[in-house]
Amino acid sequence: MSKGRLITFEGTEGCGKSTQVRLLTERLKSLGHRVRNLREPGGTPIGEEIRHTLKHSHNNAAMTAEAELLLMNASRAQLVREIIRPALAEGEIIICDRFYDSTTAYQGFGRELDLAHVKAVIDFAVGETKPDLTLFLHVPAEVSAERLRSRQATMPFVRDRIEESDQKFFERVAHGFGVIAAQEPQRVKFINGNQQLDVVCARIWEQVEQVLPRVGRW
Ligand code: T5A
Repeated sequence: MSKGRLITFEGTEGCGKSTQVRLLTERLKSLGHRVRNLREPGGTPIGEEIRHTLKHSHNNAAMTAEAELLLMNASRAQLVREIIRPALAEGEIIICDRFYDSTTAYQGFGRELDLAHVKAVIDFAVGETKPDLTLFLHVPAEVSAERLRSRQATMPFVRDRIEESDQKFFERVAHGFGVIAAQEPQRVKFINGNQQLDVVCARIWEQVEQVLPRVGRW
């Protein structure tokens, strides 16, 4: 039995990850692959409670950057052991909406925590479990902000602590993703997310095809 694949999507807010995760999942399933979608923070019952604490809880206003780093990775440590490793061992393709590059970009570059500490925490959370492919969807800051505004207009009562951060924070996050993509070009593929949906989808597929296991050889 061959190993599955872990494919992660990364990028700034509203870059189109969730949309592309859905489209890629449908395509892979139609080809006969066993596919599982996950998101971070979250993806397990424990992780979803942590997600609520991080994003929506009324009690999270005073959260420190250090606590944020550890909670993101508590959720991740659970997800890796409860779901990702067993599913990979069964040969599934896992598509994860954000993974540890988000921690480097948001808590490392965005919150300006020491990058060596951030890396040490990530390494403890994931161990040997690393993505086979990471798709970094890039959109300009104004596109990201506009997509967020439109979404928030449809959900005016849902508070999101991270989205309340200032513009400088998001500029540092975007810079962080650029640095990560430049450091690991073999794993992290840059995709221009500011194009028609079907064009973005096609660019993603060109990358995904290269890491897929053959159907029927599980
Ligand atoms: N976080 C996460 C950390 O700080 N550290 C970590 O370690 C981790 C794992 C997660 C938050 O947690 C932070 C980052 C985040 O702040 P979330 O709710 O999961 O929060 O939010 P995001 O991951 O940012 O996802 P979003 O829902 O905000 O954006 P997506 O998924 O990138 O975008 P999507 O697909 O929902 O699209 C947004 C809008 O754009 C449209 C869509 O229809 C939608 O309306 N759209 C397009 N429009 C035009 N052209 C295209 N090509 C389009 N693609 C999508």
